Amino acid sequence: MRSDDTIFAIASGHGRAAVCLIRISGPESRSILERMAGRVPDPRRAVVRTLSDPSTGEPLDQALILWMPGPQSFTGEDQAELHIHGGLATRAAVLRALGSFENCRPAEAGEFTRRAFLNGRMDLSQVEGLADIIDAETEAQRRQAMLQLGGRLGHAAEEWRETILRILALLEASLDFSDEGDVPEDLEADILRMIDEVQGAIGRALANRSGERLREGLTVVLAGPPNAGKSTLLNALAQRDVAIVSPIPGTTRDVIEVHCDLGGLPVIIADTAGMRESADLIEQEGVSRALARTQDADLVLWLVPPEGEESTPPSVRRLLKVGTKADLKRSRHDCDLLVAAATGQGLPELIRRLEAEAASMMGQGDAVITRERHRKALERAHGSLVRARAMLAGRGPLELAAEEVRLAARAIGEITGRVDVEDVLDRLFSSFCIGK
Ligand SMILES: Nc1nc2c(ncn2[C@@H]2O[C@H](COP(=O)(O)OP(=O)(O)OP(=O)(O)O)[C@@H](O)[C@H]2O)c(=O)[nH]1
Ligand SMILES: [Mg+2]
Repeated sequence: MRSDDTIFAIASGHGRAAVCLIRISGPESRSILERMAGRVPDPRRAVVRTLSDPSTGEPLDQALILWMPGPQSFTGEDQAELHIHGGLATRAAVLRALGSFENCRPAEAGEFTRRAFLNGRMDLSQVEGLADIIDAETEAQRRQAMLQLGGRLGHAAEEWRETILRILALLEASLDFSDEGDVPEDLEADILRMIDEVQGAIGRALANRSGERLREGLTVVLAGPPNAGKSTLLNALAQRDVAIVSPIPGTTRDVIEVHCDLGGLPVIIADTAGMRESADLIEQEGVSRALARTQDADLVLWLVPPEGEESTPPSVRRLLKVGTKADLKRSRHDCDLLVAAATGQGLPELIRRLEAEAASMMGQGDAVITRERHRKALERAHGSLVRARAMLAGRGPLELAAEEVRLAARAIGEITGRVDVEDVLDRLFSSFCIGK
């Protein structure tokens, strides 16, 4: 696939609709507009035109069209938009007409955004923010994605990278200008202070996991002995009939997940097999899956029915003990909460508790890291800085310390997709005035 092709795609989803938006990007955008819609309108002014087939001249549709010349466009290239009627035959006819132009083809998935990145219109962290906006299911996720699209992570990463490159420039200057391979004393204090500063900032970003939790959703696992009422509670929380409920112990075997929006925060609630020793192979598998899920969970609700013997919960990160079937006469006293999923009793209180748990785990809204990819890159950068600092303080080889600092800059650069260390070094060096 050539990157100088002109590409087009429906941007507004599939199926019959009132209006369908077709995006066009690339060097042929202008001539496509001219040949299908006549004169090209003023930039960024919407006008209504009749679109015609370029080969036969047959009118295809009445459309609202826009002309957005590069580089002030989303992709940075010449772009056009056709807002056509959303009937299936209309869109098929317009797409067929677009495909008939030379060097013009349907876009691949993500190709518009890829071009925006390659043309420097957005960095990689913003590309991810854009993807998150499209995927956002809750209000808090939308807000976080907007911050990332606005460059919160990207700006932080660029700032850290600039500091690290400054450190690198100082180290390299020391290498060039000192005979003993030592850092001049006045510089050493500066360098160590700068390393401490940036290492501290990255360390604080790494310590906050709320961004990843918010993007992926908090996992709450319903676990407990068979017949405790786990599936009944799942159905009540989901407000639909998701899991089979029966008086036979051992009904649920698979892990059943539902996505909920609790006060704007995304929560994944998982129902699991009742935990007990069983001779049944399928049930054994269900129980081991249930155990595994409790180990990964952010929060386990351990459900205990009024009847039956005392059950011991597995050891997990965080657990709330919930007494079930509170509508029955003999209810429990040793639980954090009591519910009767069958009647709805205690559910508002449980939901409030879950909202509070979710808010305390991911509600701060000040996280810059939202994905594993960012975490991995920052961990590598942090590790390199720690090693560089130890070498400098212990009078280790300066070249090796410089190499670690260079690696740290590269790792941070991966977050925004800017890894051109040498370019920035050249720029920095030219503003230096050590020696001549
Ligand atoms: N009275 C009363 N009965 C309930 C309540 N919740 C569940 N039950 C009953 O308890 C039995 C077991 O409920 P389930 O939700 O299937 O229990 P479970 O924990 O999912 O059971 P397994 O999947 O077998 O582990 C069913 O007969 C339910 O109708 C409740 O709040 N009150
Ligand atoms: Mg069940």
